[in-house]
Amino acid sequence: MVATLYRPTWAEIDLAAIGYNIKQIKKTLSTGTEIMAVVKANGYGHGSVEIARKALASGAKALAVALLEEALVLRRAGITAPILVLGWVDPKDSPVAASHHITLTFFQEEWLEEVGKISLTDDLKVHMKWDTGMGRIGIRTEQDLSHVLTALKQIPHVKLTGVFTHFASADEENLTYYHGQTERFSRLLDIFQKEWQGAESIHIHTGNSAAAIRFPEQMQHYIRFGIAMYGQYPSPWVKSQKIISLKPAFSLYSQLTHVKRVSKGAKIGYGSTYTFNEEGWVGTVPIGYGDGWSRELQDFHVLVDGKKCPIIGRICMDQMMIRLDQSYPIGTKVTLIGKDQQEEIEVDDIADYLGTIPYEVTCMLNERIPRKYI
Ligand code: PMH
Repeated sequence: MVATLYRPTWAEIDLAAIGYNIKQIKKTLSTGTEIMAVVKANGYGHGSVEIARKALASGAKALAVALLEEALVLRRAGITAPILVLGWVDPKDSPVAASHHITLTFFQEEWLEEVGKISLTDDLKVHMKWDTGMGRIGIRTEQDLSHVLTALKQIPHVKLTGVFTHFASADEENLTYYHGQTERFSRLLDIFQKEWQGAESIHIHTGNSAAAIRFPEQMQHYIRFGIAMYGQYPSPWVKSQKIISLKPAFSLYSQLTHVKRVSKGAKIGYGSTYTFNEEGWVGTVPIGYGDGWSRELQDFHVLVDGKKCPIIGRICMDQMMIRLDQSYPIGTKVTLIGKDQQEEIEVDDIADYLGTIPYEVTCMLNERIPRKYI
């Protein structure tokens, strides 16, 4: 993260909102269901260390990331809570995970065999992933599960502490596929409970934000709480159901660095794609596609003085131009995500405009934009 702030463009991360969103879900969960805060991809762009600390202080009991690198960032920051790496990690790197008490995900017999050949000074904790319909990673059949369990019994320094699956469409109105996945999970769980001694002490987790919001009573030992912790809804459908109230944690601001009056016929930006039909005011804002502020946001808008101002011309690498209704002083605040007086631009508005999901919006705004924590 950028420590010193010279540029007048920054994201503001509201840590109180993270705490609020955790409390909102926590009160719907059964006792015995804990929260694993998903802080992969630098905490969905919010900053993994700061979010992890706040989540743990707000009652989360564990953390999940996608990569071993991401887990090590948390350990180096002094975070001692359990961390699960959700993605595939090369077996040769298992000693790094074991020595840092980082739990790995596994789902392949050959992976176990490779780890079995390595002498580890510390036991390696693992969670077993079952693919019940996501089609990404995981054990798919009862037969494969039995084989893997047999292999696992041969490797004493690999300690199974959890089993989990991931839903592909828990955020959709139609839940047929979701129910199919929960049924497949139950079938695999039956086999597991028959074949694995000590199955009752293994942590089971299935739900992401959408499943946890909609079926809190079905969640087992953990939920893997991602997007809703950041105050975004998993889908427009889940949002429309008003099951839970969430506070967005991410805002994005900049300042006008140049303001000018232009005459009728003036052209703006690369390719001169925008022409003034009458006299008007142009503001320059120091953010561009080099920051992850996509060129596709041309013709979208930002807020200045509580008013919507269209983005005009092509977005450059580090700057863009907006149309102003009047002159404003250099340094006037520009709101790209967040509230300004009566107006608001939500992460969802940008996601809709770009034809994507809120997850991608906060992830795409890169480390060139400093994060300020409030
Ligand atoms: N568990 C796993 C395995 C995940 O991949 C994710 C999100 C979560 C939990 C959290 O989901 P939520 O943010 O909906 O609560 N993973 C991704 C992904 O790979 N692409 O988009 C979201």
